[in-house]
Amino acid sequence: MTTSNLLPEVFNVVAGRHVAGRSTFPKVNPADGAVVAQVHEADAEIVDAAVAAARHSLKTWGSSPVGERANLLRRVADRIEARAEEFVEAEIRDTGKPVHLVRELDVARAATNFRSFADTIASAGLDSFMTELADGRQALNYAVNKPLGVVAVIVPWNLPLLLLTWKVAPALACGNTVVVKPSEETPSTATLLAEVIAEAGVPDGVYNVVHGFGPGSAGEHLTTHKDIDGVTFTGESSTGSAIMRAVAPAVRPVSFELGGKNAAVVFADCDLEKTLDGLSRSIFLNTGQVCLCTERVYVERSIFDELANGLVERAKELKLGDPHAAGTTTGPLISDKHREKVQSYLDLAVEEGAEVLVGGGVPQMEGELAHGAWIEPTLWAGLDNSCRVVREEVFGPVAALIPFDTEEEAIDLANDTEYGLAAAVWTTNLERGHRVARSMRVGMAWVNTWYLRDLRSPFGGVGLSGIGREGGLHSLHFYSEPTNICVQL
Ligand code: NAD
Ligand code: 6OD
Repeated sequence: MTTSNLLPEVFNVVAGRHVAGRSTFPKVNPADGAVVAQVHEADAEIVDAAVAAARHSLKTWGSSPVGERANLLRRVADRIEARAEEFVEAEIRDTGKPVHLVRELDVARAATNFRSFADTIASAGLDSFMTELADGRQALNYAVNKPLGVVAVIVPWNLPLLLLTWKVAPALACGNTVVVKPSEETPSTATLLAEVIAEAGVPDGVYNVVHGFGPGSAGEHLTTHKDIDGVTFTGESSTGSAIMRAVAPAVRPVSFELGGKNAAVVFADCDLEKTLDGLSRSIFLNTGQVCLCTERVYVERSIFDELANGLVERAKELKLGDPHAAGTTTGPLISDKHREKVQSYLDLAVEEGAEVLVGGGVPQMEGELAHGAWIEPTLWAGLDNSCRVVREEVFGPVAALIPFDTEEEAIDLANDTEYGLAAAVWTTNLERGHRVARSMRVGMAWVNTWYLRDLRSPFGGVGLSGIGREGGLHSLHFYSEPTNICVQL
């Protein structure tokens, strides 16, 4: 690990001010192992101050006119775009992702998240009913939406700014104030976002940031805090379970976007080239570190070899390397610790009888990159649904290819999991595409595509993959508390 004397410091943000912690922890760039920042950890006192600031600002922000809030959110989007390259560089420093991915996905979506929820809140109506009882009485029922209150936003490291803004934008749109806890692995863009939120004119205290870890640190201080009104969380299923226990005594609502072990079902009548492009993207995007990534590929037996060979070719075309180089397609894993976990699954796959079609190890990287957390894109054959590597989320650039003979068998295999986040169906028979997609026990099923988003549609999972849905009006439902008013006429 190399260090620099002029490390940037990443601060907590409370009521618009940078707050230093009593301790700091180093942030390592996973592309080359260099320490790139010192992060100020929030103790219970700083978390207390952040929650108090959010509570203080709730009264004015929560009662501000919706049109005013929507305009401020649009200005936040403008400011993100104006400072896009700063966000891009901060995200690359924290994650080692290729520059084109950060520009086109993470940072572009951050601006879109704010614009989209500005539009959603500006056009949202109220539930209302004209009530006519049998005895002749009439009443008007209408529900006014109030903010949920002070919302704790806890997010992971894989799409840091995208996932943070996916929750912060609707929360602010609904008049909530937030205390966010980004991942300890990716602290930088959350603090940078505080600057642009202030530049846009959002009052101090509406958006607060605390840095640190989970248990015994900022994450636990926040979820056990008596004065939060709800928790929105994205991360591992086991962490979701711990957070649910932490908020249970206070009976607070939660919205959970958790892990996945997502299946693709590939029929012999698929458009092979398009399927290979789409599948390859769904397995390897962001080095497999997207909750929606495909880790199980069920392939109709008659095209198994052809599809496997095509996918191996696609995997070999991926270019691991310098995040700033134009041709780089694939970055490192987020950390050495995560690489150890992924590596343990590569070893387990072999123990469980996998035929390694491509990859399976740690690549030889040149120069400084040799110190990074790199792993080879890996495909396996010869496994089945009884294997642990086919049942547990790896969260790396890996997939198991498994043959099937009938549509019914493919559906059963795909649904044979405790997770239920996403699925993809590849076929030119659209009737079958609709039918199989409907049969998937998941929150989101794609047909002949993957991770194509409309932010108004419901996003979330079933089973171990989450609780609730966010997106469009679904987000407004979570981040609001309606009060129904009944007026007899
Ligand atoms: P993680 O659960 O380890 O951490 C997520 C966040 O929770 C981090 O900020 C972490 O510090 C915090 N945290 C950890 N323990 C905590 C505790 N006890 N109390 C409060 N906070 C705590 O997840 P990760 O490793 O950062 O992210 C990868 C996981 O996230 C994968 O499982 C992936 O599938 C999932 N994910 C899901 C979605 C989705 O939309 N469903 C999206 C992205 C990632
Ligand atoms: O695109 C989104 O809105 C979203 N929440 C993506 C989640 C990806 C998981 O890693």
